[in-house]
Amino acid sequence: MDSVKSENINAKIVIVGSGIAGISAAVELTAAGFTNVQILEATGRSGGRIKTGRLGDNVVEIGANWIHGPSEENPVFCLARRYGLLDPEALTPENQAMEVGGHPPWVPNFFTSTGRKLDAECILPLQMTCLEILEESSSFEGKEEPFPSVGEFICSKALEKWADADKATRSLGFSVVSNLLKGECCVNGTHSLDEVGLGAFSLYKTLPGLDCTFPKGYEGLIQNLLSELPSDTVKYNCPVRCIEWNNTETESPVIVECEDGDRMTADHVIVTVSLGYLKKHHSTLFRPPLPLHKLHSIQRQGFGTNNKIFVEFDSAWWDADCEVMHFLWEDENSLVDKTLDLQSSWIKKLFGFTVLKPTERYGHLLCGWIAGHESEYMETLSDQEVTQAVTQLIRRFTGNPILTPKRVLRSQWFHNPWTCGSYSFPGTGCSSQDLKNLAEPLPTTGPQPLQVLFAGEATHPCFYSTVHGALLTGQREADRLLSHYSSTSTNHVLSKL
Ligand code: 6YU
Repeated sequence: MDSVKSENINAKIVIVGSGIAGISAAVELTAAGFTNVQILEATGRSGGRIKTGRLGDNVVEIGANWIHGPSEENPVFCLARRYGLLDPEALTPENQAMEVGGHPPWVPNFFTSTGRKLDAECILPLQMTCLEILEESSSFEGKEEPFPSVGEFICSKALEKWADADKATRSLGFSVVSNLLKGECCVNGTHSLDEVGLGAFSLYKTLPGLDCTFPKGYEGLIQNLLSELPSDTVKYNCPVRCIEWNNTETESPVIVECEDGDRMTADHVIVTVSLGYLKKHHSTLFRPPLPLHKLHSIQRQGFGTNNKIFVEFDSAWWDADCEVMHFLWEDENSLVDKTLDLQSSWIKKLFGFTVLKPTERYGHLLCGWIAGHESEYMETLSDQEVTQAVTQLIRRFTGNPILTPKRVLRSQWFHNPWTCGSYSFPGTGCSSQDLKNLAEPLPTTGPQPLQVLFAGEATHPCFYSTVHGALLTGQREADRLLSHYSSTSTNHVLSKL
């Protein structure tokens, strides 16, 4: 590992946010020799959108769930392996070599709104058709786009596909597409795929490896990384109110002002707040304001909500091998019905449940997934109202009027004031240039360059919306400062741990 020149080790670097991006930047900078690195975190904890909770005796993930693509190229996988945080199966070469393209081959159960459990064999061909259309949606980068959004493309293809089918087949086909759209809203963290740009959809890249989880919780990764830092690196309960850059009156060009009125000077500030937070607070967070091209990219890039509802039962009412259950609304044609009354229909947006495995570890625990405005509305309801709605839904779809959950727990990412939603997606009209603009430091040239740098999941060109993407952006900005201060190139310390 090359280190920073001794005359520069005192450069004052402030990092805003103690999520994985902020922490990975601090680890790199500290290991390279910088002695004046401070993370300012608004809340009382590190991890941000990596947040592990408990439901009864179970460890549950309120935020990030999986390592997407756990294989050698994935720095989160390599660190988790190094720290001994994974189950043995996740470490096998077979697991790492699996190419699933972001869609793990889960064993499904299908339930309908009239209380029927459908034969999976009948639905799988319809589902395959939907997945083929979805795959086709990822082929328009740099090409002429027949529609502005992924949603419009999928709906037009589905209508074309089942145009000549009999009424029953078409109706079932549309129910399956509608369910796929809801599931993809969760995957992409968007209200509707009509908000996801068709051309930019293929910017997201997957890595090989069958997605795996942290048996004792994702936060183990955060705790291990924090142990690489001096103990006073993170200052908690310290929300940053304003970053004044281009200062000529102080020796250091940046002043960071906190909510409590505290003001500190810095040579460089790495901003890792979520895109949702930036969209909402950019006008007060930066003085002078952000350049227009950066602001427009922040506006074009999408940021939405995906929430989980954990539901625990005393015993399983699903097949023993079931890994995901889809709830199909038979009467629904969301290819046409776009606006729902939130109060009465929010629960219809829940696409279904994943089953937490292995059963010996989790018992009979399901995780429901719901995205978009319905998910944001769900956050405003009481625990009791959410439990009641989920119980009614499950009773209706199983046809079992007495099924009662033991415990229910949901996430509330939209109303978290420091996150303002779940993760980013490429909005309509968005291009790779917008992602470059998001990552561009301020200023890039001049006598005092690199005063404000930008990291965080939304600034990664192809791994946005993921933990590994966020981690890599923290390293990227640390490297930017290292190359600014050193004459030689750098190697990542995290890859050597
Ligand atoms: C992944 C997964 N996963 C589920 C859910 C969520 C997310 N992700 P942070 O926000 O963490 O840190 C910023 C800090 O800044 C924070 O601590 C704030 O408190 C602080 N802050 C804010 N304002 C401040 C201020 N003013 N002053 C001081 N401090 C301030 N990723 O790899 N696997 O399974 C999931 C999932 C419900 C909410 C996820 C997942 C996303 C990650 O959690 C997220 O990217 C990183 O943790 C962000 O870290 P960070 O450091 O950037 O910000 C085709 C195609 C499809 C495209 N998408 C497919 C990918 C699917 C993504 N899947 C996600 C799925 C789940 C379930």
